[in-house]
Amino acid sequence: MIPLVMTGSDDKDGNGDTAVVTRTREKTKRPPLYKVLLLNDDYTPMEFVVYVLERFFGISHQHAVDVMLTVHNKGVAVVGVFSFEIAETKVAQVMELARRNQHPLQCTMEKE
Ligand code: TYC
Repeated sequence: MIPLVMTGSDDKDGNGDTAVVTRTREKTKRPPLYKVLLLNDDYTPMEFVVYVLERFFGISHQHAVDVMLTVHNKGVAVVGVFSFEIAETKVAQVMELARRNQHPLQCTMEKE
């Protein structure tokens, strides 16, 4: 709200002052984004990781192979950037499928 004007009995500090506060631009903060990270392990089959990337992240087969190999070689990779709710859903979907298939695959998210 601009400007904010406080007068008389609205003046909660009780000293009878009038305060005027202005802001040049209204704040239009973009919602924060979250990186979804896939972590390497020694046991999850490579084909399973490729399948997960294709299914939940809409990544083409060749790109999925590349991303999987990046995780395999470097330990971790960002597989997408999303709003909080979408990122949370992706992590939950990956973790649930891995759990159901008894793979130790780990997927996490962090604020960008
Ligand atoms: N390192 C696994 C293997 O050699 C493959 C793998 C890749 C596992 C990526 C997890 O996020 C991962 N079978």
